[in-house]
Amino acid sequence: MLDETKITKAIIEESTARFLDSLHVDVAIAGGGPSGLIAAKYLAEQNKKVALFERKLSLGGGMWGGGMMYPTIVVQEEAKPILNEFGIKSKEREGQYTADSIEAVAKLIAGATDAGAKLFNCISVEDVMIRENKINGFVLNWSTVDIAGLHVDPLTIEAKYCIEATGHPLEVCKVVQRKVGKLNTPTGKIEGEKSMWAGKAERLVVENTKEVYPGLYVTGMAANAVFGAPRMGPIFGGMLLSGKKVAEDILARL
Ligand code: 48F
Repeated sequence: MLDETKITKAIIEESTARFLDSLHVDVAIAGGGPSGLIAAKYLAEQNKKVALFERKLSLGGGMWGGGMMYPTIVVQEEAKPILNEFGIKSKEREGQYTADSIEAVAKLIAGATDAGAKLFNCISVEDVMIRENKINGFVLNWSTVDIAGLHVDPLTIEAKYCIEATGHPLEVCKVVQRKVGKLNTPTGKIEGEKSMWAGKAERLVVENTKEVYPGLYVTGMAANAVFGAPRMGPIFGGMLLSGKKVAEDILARL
């Protein structure tokens, strides 16, 4: 016999247990776009405890819409092995590969959860915690609190390392710049995203994937935005390679 209150209890207790289990993690990730999801998978499959927080209802960030809502993404040769690892089907086309953007997002999410990462939606990272000049956690709130303009205090989780994967808006780095004033960039400040240049941007996004403040790594479009590199549009190989690189760099320190 179905009982509504049992359904309610199951939902609240299971979700709360999952959140409580993520209060102390190896790696916390802000943003569930392609770079954040890839990082989550490669860290979690090495048995690291990973929690990823995504502001929106659905994870996947800018990948769903392909290019201008044509639901296809393009990936270059170097990143093709990552498509294969996630089981994303692709087609060779003039030296590059295309994939269905909806299939790609679905499989990135499945890959991260199957590896054991905990993915949370509808939660925004609004601040960081800093102890002895190292970032050691995120300050979180329901995204709806911000949308509704409610004055509600946040909650916190601790992490050995944090990843900024919020894409173009660079939300975590902006908080750090505002509160600490100095990032590990040439000017010590956010350099700002430059105009579209796919070839250059795809190379630089991997180079720019690094620690931008002690304890905080940057990946994906956020890496180019903080280090003053161009945007790249709907080519996603750099996102995939950047997500893998940030996981490898952090794994080497854990
Ligand atoms: O924008 P997004 O897809 O970032 P990405 O992984 O990939 C970039 C590409 O999609 C594309 C591109 C490359 O071809 O330039 O734009 O670097 O995903 C970022 C995610 O972070 C969420 C946001 O909703 C999106 O899903 N996000 C943004 N701010 C916050 C956040 C926040 N403060 N807390 C939690 N999630």
